[in-house]
Amino acid sequence: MGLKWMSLILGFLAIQSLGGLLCMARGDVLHYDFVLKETNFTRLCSTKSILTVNGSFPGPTIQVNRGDTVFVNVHNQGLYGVTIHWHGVRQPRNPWSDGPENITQCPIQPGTNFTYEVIFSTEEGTLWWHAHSDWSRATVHGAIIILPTPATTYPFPKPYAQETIVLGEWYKGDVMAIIDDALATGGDPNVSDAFTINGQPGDLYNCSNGTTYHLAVEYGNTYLLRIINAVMNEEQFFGIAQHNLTVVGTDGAYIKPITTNYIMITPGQTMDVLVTMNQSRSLYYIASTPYAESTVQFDRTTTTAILQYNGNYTPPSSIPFPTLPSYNDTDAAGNFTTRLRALASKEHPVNVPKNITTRIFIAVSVNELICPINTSCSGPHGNRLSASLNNISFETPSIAVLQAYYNGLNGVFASDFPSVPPYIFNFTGDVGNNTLYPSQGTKAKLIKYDEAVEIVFQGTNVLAAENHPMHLHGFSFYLVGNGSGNFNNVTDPPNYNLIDPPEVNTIGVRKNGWATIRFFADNPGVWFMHCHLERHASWGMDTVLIVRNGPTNATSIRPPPAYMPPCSKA
Ligand SMILES: *[C@@H]1O[C@H](CO)[C@@H](O)[C@H](O)[C@H]1NC(C)=O
Ligand SMILES: *[C@@H]1O[C@H](CO)[C@@H](O)[C@H](O)[C@H]1NC(C)=O
Ligand SMILES: *[C@@H]1O[C@H](CO)[C@@H](O)[C@H](O)[C@H]1NC(C)=O
Ligand SMILES: *[C@@H]1O[C@H](CO)[C@@H](O)[C@H](O)[C@H]1NC(C)=O
Ligand SMILES: *[C@@H]1O[C@H](CO)[C@@H](O)[C@H](O)[C@H]1NC(C)=O
Ligand SMILES: *[C@@H]1O[C@H](CO)[C@@H](O)[C@H](O)[C@H]1NC(C)=O
Ligand SMILES: *[C@@H]1O[C@H](CO)[C@@H](O)[C@H](O)[C@H]1NC(C)=O
Ligand SMILES: *[C@@H]1O[C@H](CO)[C@@H](O)[C@H](O)[C@H]1NC(C)=O
Ligand SMILES: *[C@@H]1O[C@H](CO)[C@@H](O)[C@H](O)[C@H]1NC(C)=O
Ligand SMILES: *[C@@H]1O[C@H](CO)[C@@H](O)[C@H](O)[C@H]1NC(C)=O
Ligand SMILES: *[C@@H]1O[C@H](CO)[C@@H](O)[C@H](O)[C@H]1NC(C)=O
Ligand SMILES: *[C@@H]1O[C@H](CO)[C@@H](O)[C@H](O)[C@H]1NC(C)=O
Ligand SMILES: [Cu+2]
Repeated sequence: MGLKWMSLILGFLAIQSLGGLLCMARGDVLHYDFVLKETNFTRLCSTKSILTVNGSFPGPTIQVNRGDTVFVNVHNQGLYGVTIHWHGVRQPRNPWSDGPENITQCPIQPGTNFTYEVIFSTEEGTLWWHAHSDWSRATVHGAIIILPTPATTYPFPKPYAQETIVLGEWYKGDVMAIIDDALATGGDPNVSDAFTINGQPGDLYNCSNGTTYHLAVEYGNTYLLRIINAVMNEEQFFGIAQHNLTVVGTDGAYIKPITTNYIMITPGQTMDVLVTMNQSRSLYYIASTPYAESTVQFDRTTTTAILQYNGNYTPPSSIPFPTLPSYNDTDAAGNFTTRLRALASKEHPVNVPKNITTRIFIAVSVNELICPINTSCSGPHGNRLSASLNNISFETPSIAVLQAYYNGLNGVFASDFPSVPPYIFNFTGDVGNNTLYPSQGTKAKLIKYDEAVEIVFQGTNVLAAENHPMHLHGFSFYLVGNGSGNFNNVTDPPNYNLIDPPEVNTIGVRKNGWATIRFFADNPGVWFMHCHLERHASWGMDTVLIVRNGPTNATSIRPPPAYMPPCSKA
């Protein structure tokens, strides 16, 4: 067991006492320093200051082997409080380092630092990290690459090289002001002005063609692209002209290879894709365009990068462009998701619960809240936009739920998040204004340790039906079924895939459709669950699952670290 040291910055690193930890950790221990600071970037013909980690956009990549532990010291030299989340990392028994603001910790205030202990266990493939406070994740995010352990290898031929492709979104305005204004007026937040590939909008935007991201490749080799959707508010279709994509992993777990000419990837998801460079030496467009079958406004632009073969050739007069489904092609989106199957090999087995002991059914809705008297609101019908799970619009507390739960503080959250919606109606039909108005509260669902949990997410047609990428912290889960329309508790369960369901941490619940997930509640802690469309999360499409301690220390939440950022009654 070695000690690897990695310093991404200028900063100075003190060798920390690792005490007994080294004996416990199965892998190596690595250290990173993240400096949060404002940095000027020029995009779309203008310069603005954005919050970055170590001055880069996207931020630095964390690379580990399966089972390693990483200490990341986050130094906040920015203007406001921020937290960081390690998206898809289970963090066994360690919710203290999970990150969502006021769920597991209060913000790291400017001028202070906090060290996250990021514990990798069964994850292998690609995950990512991002800020989890307000809308700061628009610019504060980066890749996490988890290689096989040194003793093992990929379940596919070793690729010639790997490349990270981070899909992002660029706003000309200040993202924090955009969401603050939207929440103040009750209206829709402004949409972005561009999508980006590795921070660059690409050739289809003004003032951008000189900096388009180029991926230089050698003819005849196979590359592993680690694709991350860090976009704030839109699912994406992604493809490369004249090249097949072979998807071999998603969300830090392997799948049976899928050969396709496009992928549909939701915010929060990652996909590991093999691409063989078997076409004539030339230039080819890589493109990503929104999937957003929706009546709400969204960014309809397309971002590009260029796949550039090495060698001597005359560049084509017109670079071939991939054929991608249109923004409203829900079939194309659903068809892709339906093809995902776990690898389910001896080395990468599935462990899907078959005997369910906790069942939860969650109606997922976009709603309205009545505009307060003597106020004018700019949402539909003069109301405020809102969103809910089981008709409860989540309210973020000012003391972290984890702190309140661990220390038995009353009045911060209630434990009565319901296991069924308050009304059963034709969720995906003509809903009229049924459940237009949700109730508001900070409600969590308590689950006993090691329960076999099933959650059915039912998208609804209330106000605005959309695909909802539901994400759960602290777990990956099996997607055992999904479909269009209303979930049918008689005819749908017999069709569940209990053999090789994909193991994921984020699942796009189809527009006016449903998805069923299963997992064992074997990770005690306080775990946020929310839509990964940022505006829906801001409107309250969130809840908290609290998994109680098991019978032993080894099945209980670890004691908190010596220092946690303090909560205040601000
Ligand atoms: C960013 O640019 C603005 C002017 O456009 C300038 O005033 C400011 O000092 C710059 N900030 C940094 C950190 O370079
Ligand atoms: C980080 O925070 C700790 C706890 O507040 C403090 O003792 C330490 O001096 C800080 N270190 C740096 C480099 O700011
Ligand atoms: C970018 O586009 C402009 C205007 O079409 C063109 O003059 C310029 O050559 C392009 N630059 C690159 C690097 O393609
Ligand atoms: C893409 O995959 C299809 C189906 O496997 C195959 O027929 C086709 O030849 C492949 N195309 C390229 C460019 O590799
Ligand atoms: C998608 O939108 C186009 C117009 O932009 C329309 O012609 C087409 O019918 C729509 N397709 C679906 C499936 O709604
Ligand atoms: C989706 O799959 C169905 C059934 O296989 C097929 O009929 C349909 O053409 C596919 N749609 C798209 C857009 O790929
Ligand atoms: C399912 O779980 C329950 C509760 O733990 C148990 O009583 C029952 O025997 C189990 N059934 C099967 C078929 O394993
Ligand atoms: C989190 O709590 C702090 C006080 O501890 C408060 O200032 C902040 O506004 C809260 N964040 C959110 C998103 O409510
Ligand atoms: C629900 O609404 C849809 C769309 O209007 C309709 O096709 C379906 O028959 C309705 N289902 C029930 C059970 O009423
Ligand atoms: C809800 O629907 C009922 C009956 O259609 C109507 O009377 C009422 O005004 C509606 N409320 C709102 C807020 O649209
Ligand atoms: C199945 O669904 C029907 C109709 O929504 C409902 O009445 C019934 O209670 C459900 N049964 C179970 C076991 O959930
Ligand atoms: C369990 O943890 C507590 C607090 O961390 C410690 O005091 C106790 O000795 C531990 N018990 C065992 C059996 O390890
Ligand atoms: Cu959503």
